[in-house]
Amino acid sequence: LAIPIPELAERIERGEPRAIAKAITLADEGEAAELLIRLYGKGGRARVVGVTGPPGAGKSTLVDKLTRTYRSKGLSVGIVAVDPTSPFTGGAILGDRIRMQDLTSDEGVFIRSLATRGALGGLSRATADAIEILDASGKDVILVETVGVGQDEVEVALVAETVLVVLVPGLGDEIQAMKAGIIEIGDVFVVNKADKPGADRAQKELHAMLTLTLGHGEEPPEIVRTIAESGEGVAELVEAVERHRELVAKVPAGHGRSATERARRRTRERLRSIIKDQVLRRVDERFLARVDERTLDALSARTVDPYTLARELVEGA
Ligand SMILES: Nc1nc2c(ncn2[C@@H]2O[C@H](COP(=O)(O)OP(=O)(O)OP(=O)(O)O)[C@@H](O)[C@H]2O)c(=O)[nH]1
Ligand SMILES: [Mg+2]
Repeated sequence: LAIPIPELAERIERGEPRAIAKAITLADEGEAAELLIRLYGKGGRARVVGVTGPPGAGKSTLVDKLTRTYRSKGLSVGIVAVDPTSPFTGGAILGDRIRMQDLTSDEGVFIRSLATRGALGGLSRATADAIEILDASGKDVILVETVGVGQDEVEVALVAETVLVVLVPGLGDEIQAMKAGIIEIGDVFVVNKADKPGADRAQKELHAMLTLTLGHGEEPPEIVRTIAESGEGVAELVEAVERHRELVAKVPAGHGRSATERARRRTRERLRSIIKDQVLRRVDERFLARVDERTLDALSARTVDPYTLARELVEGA
């Protein structure tokens, strides 16, 4: 990296795409701490909207259309697509790129994919870092696409102020299966591919499920039907996101769903991901480096057990 951190920070604040790209690469590699320390005071302005849901639900198509809608309102948009390395998505990354290509020539849009690359616990941290950088660059809206499969991806969605959960008709059983994960974190639900049969039924089932878990006097989250491919329903979805923001702002402080509580939860998750990352990075240097060959042989010969040894290493650190 040739650019000194203070200069890089300045360029990001001026919204220079190349500086933003470089910074996100650093963040992806876990090397952006100094930069982020500098930028932290500048952030906190952007609206962050998470878009999650099962593979192929139409998240990227929806992100594309949401971006166009926000642009038509004069808002700049940053997009972070978390590309899962899971077998679910196959060639979708390339598809996403092609579809979003004409957005990349728009100066008010910055698109970036992050690879999960198996960085233990590093994914939430890297995603939150990328959001931080886009926020400091002055983007008004930041859209974060993640596949809602697995704990990591669900954690990633927690960085958003508003989480959209995208489902499609005919997913009844899958919704059940995912209940423990993404349903709880949804603020606004989308039944996409409403051009397909079963959209009505999907919406009804979803509504029933969302109503089940409500606390006393609580309204269920909104469900919006869209056809992402044609853009139908996307303007309504943007309005629903806006209503969700207003709703959260009105919840009295002290309530679990108040803006303050939600912000605390996001901040706690953010801190958790940074701590996790720092701890994991130290596993090798701090703990494993102290295990010599003789000890490894003793473990192999089973004269020492790894649980006791691990405990001693961690507690003695
Ligand atoms: N019929 C129909 N097809 C759609 C709609 N929205 C998206 N699709 C199609 O569904 C497929 C998947 O769309 P994507 O936007 O790539 O879905 P995704 O959720 O981003 O997929 P992953 O990132 O791989 O999880 C594509 O072939 C889209 O053209 C819709 O509203 N109706
Ligand atoms: Mg996608």
